[in-house]
Amino acid sequence: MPLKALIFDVDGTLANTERDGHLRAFNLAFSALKLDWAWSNDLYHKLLNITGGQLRIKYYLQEYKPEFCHRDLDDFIAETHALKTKIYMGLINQGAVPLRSGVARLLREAKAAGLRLAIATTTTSKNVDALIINTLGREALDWFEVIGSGDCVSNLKPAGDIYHYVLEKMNLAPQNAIAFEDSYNGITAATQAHLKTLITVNEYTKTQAFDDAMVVLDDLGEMDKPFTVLRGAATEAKYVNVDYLRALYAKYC
Ligand code: XBP
Ligand code: MG
Repeated sequence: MPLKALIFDVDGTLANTERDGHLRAFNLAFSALKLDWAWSNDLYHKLLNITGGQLRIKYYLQEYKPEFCHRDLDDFIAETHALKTKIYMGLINQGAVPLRSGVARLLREAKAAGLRLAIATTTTSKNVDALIINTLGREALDWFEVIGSGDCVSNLKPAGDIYHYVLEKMNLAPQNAIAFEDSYNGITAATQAHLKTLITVNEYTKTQAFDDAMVVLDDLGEMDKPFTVLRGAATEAKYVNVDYLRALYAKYC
């Protein structure tokens, strides 16, 4: 079975959006709504175990603000999250979050090599569009055959639904693709959909378990800034390119 497609997670994988994007946006939204909820980075590290911004707010209230009540809590959370998303998009449009090392290079190389590209994320499609447009230009939206986002499925990661959705839309067998993820929730979702996964960790996920990963790297690397293999086969390669992916695929898929 040949390698035909690369499927990318967004938050923490394409870009480190959590600290300088989502966390800032959550806190700016809470402050705009005169709520005394201020999430520290340490607290957010814990809250990131809950995927999906609305579910994350709901979990926070249950665990840390049980006294908070509202006549229509779900509605209130949805409105708060909509404001957070608006603020997040503003931050992204101001260039608050660049792509991670090697991402733009690999996307362009993969596209030029005829590999099909897709996205499978928990965040909203509006957030994905803002990031791609701001970092790669509007035309880059067309590089991705499918943008599977939190809006597309009811069960978010670690459920495999978003990866099943993307594979189905692409009419693709999981054996023909590699998933790129950053977190335990993410690799669990990809593995549920029978995909092999390459992990690039970040500050929030570097201590998580990635037993099912083909390889765990600190990032995708660049010629002048090689990656570090944190777990998996040692390699002469210094950065993830199509040749490296084909070799990895041949070994594991
Ligand atoms: C990470 C998530 C998202 C973001 C916040 O998504 O769990 O919920 O933290 O975005 P990914 P929203 O699958 O890309 O790693 O507030 O839009 O949910
Ligand atoms: Mg992620």
